[in-house]
Amino acid sequence: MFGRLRVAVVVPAYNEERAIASTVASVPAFVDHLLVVDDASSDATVERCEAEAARRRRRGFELLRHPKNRGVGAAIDTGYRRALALGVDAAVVMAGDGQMDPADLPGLLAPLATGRADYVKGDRFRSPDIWRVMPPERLIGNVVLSLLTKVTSGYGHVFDSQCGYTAASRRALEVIAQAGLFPRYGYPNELLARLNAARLTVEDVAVRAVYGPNWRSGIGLGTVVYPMSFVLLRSWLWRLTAGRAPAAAKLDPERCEPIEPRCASAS
Ligand SMILES: Nc1nc2c(ncn2[C@@H]2O[C@H](COP(=O)(O)OP(=O)(O)O)[C@@H](O)[C@H]2O)c(=O)[nH]1
Ligand SMILES: [Mg+2]
Repeated sequence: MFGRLRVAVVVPAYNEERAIASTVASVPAFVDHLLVVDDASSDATVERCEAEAARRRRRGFELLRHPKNRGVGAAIDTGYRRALALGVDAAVVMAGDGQMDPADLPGLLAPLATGRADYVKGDRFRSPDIWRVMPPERLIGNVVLSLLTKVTSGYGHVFDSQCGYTAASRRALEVIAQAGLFPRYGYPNELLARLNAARLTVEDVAVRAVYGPNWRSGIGLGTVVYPMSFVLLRSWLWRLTAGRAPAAAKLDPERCEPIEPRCASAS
């Protein structure tokens, strides 16, 4: 529990055998549910994850598995649906590659705990050493995508759109569960546009950028040109044409079936 919030941490993981055990180990004890979503990894991600959770007797641990690779957005979606089914008040996303500092978790949850925000995301650009820590090509890409996402999402005060370190309230989770978001890179950009249409409050908080020596990413110029540009355009047009919903949508139970651990094949 974080104050009065029952918290889940969702960990999307695809071929993260090098970092998944340390990621699992780093999740603070106050987290009630640790939901690792394996996105059909072909390496030892699953075995290492299970071994570490068993070794630590990690409370609330569940491993959800996609039989086929579906993308980081779909993996987060699977975790969110399970979190909703478990009745949590908040769900945090922490990537399985160790790029998120657990020390930042309380800062992400605090605006949810006070009811000040419905969705909180990390902003690595608030840290003064970002220009030294983040590789230059990532810096340029993140700045460009963040500026574009200000326009497409309508949240002018939000930056660092590609930062995956986020905390969603139950209200936000209910909106996201019904949105049918793009399943791969581009997911967080589309998500912001949908939250805005549902009139939810989004807040940025400072988080540390972590780029270890073995850092790598599935994002490259190819993914930015397509599908990112397509998703940005789609989410922008959607927001403009769908208009602003009167209030946050109610949860449609049909679309939020509980997912059984180890056989998650949410379609
Ligand atoms: N590359 C990639 N990552 C995935 C996929 N599914 C889940 N993930 C996880 O999503 C997280 C973020 O991916 P990453 O490529 O590091 O993105 P970046 O940190 O934004 O550059 C990692 O923990 C991955 O293991 C997938 O299909 N492809
Ligand atoms: Mg990463």
